[in-house]
Amino acid sequence: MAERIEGHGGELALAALRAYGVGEMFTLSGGHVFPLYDAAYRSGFPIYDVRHEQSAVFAAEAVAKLQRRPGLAVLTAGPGVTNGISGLTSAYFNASPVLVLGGRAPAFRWGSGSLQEMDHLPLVAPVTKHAETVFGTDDIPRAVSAALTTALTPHRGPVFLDLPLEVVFSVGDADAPEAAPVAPVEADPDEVARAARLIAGASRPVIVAGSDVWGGDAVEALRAAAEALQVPVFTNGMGRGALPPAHPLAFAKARRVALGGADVVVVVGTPLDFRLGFGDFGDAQVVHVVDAPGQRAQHVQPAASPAGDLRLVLTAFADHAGDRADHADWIAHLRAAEDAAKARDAEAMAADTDPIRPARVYGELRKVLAADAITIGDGGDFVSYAGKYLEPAQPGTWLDPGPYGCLGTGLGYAMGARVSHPDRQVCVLMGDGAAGFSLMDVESLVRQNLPAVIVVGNNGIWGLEKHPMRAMYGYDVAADLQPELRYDRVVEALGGAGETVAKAADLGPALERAFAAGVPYLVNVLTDPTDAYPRSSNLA
Ligand SMILES: Cc1ncc(C[n+]2csc(CCOP(=O)(O)OP(=O)(O)O)c2C)c(N)n1
Ligand SMILES: [Mg+2]
Repeated sequence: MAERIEGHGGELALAALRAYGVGEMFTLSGGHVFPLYDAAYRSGFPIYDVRHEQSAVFAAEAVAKLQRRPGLAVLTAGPGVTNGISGLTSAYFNASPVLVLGGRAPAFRWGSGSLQEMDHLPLVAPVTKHAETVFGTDDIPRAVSAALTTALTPHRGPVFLDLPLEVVFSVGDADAPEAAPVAPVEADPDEVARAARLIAGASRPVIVAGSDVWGGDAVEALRAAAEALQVPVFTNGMGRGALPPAHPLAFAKARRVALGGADVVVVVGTPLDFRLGFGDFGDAQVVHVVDAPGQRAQHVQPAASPAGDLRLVLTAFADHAGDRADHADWIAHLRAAEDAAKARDAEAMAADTDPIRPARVYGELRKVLAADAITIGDGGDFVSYAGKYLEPAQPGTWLDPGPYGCLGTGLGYAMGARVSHPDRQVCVLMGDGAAGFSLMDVESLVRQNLPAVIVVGNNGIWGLEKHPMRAMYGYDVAADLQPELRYDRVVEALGGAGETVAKAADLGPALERAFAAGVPYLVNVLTDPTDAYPRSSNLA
């Protein structure tokens, strides 16, 4: 017979959370969720608190992305939950297994006008895989376990539960929760074989691997498939670094040449969205490998689209026994384009201009970042440059906001990253505009002894909006910020440290100081406001 547990709603929830390997909660205080704090406090379960609920959800998402296990945010009823909705939506777009546990006004007097009384479910349902109100204390472990299993089942994503006041404060009992294993879904073997034949028989194949390759623990299988079939690999999102940058099949810069010249484009574990030209690769045939049938593109008709466990599909590709075309000339062609682009990048990253251009910031940063550093991008053009110039050496180290493109992830992601990896470098690359969304959470980092380095590309504008608006209308509005603002002093006032850098020669030493500081440290780099990231359109 299963072991029984007894306790208040917070204790019953925590028992299920622990069973699933959840190791901490991120929260902002609210009376509706006190029993969850009580359970955590009395059993030594870490609580990290923030200054805006969106940071709590972003921190939980960073944990989910980096550790590939559920991240937890506990938000109070009403405004606590609504402040977390951009975070939930980002997690939904990123397939991040996040659980938000919300407080909820008492059920027994629902409709009488309790404080913060609000039905959250219609708001969160469209951006979660599952949203439910738990009406019985005894039912909490079942509901938490089921929600976490749903979050972890491909295609992964966030889930939401709220607990009415009297439900979470009451005492109940239940069977001791155990984590239900997620069984891998096998893709249709015929579809897999067809895809493998297409790739092996192609003259100029290319693989683009995205976040689900990391999330589905399929990095080794990707490498095996690429090596066995000799296919060049590009990556995006959490897939970046899946092949080490020095690997002969790892490419980053020759993307346009590759996607323009390919006859078969294999997209694995990422949607055929705006980042990939909506899946339109000219005459090339498309193979779209997804981790669940619901992820198949509706707007394109791929030549093959195996849906199932990515590790199994990629391993089957690696084991393909049929004929294989020789891709050596194609690979050499791309390598030449890659090397030429790298030489151009190296020049830009060394440029000694006044004012500093963003490329130089990344040139200096590359010299001080360790191979396992966690880099976080939160901003517009400054972060586009980070994507261009930083080459993650390992998978699972690069955190961008993903296709939802929400500004404000910076400090929340930094908190989740520091908690996940206490001994690594954590570096946030932030636009000065983006800084406004979360910089107050430096206070949370300082107070809870969670150091991080924040490099602000301070161009005094919402660059990614100002430049396109000028191009479109000949003028711009609502796109200026105060020039040369001292964001480093904001961090100092909050208990951290920092400095402003205006000359390229001062960047290196400032970054050295930042990583040695052991407290949240902001390097405020005054960058050239006339520098615009070259893009065809930001409305694509
Ligand atoms: C929450 C949110 N609000 C607005 C936007 C639209 N937006 C995208 S990039 C950008 C400009 C960012 O400016 P900054 O962080 O200073 O970076 P820069 O482009 O100047 O390098 C804006 C406003 C968004 N993506 N997310
Ligand atoms: Mg800016």
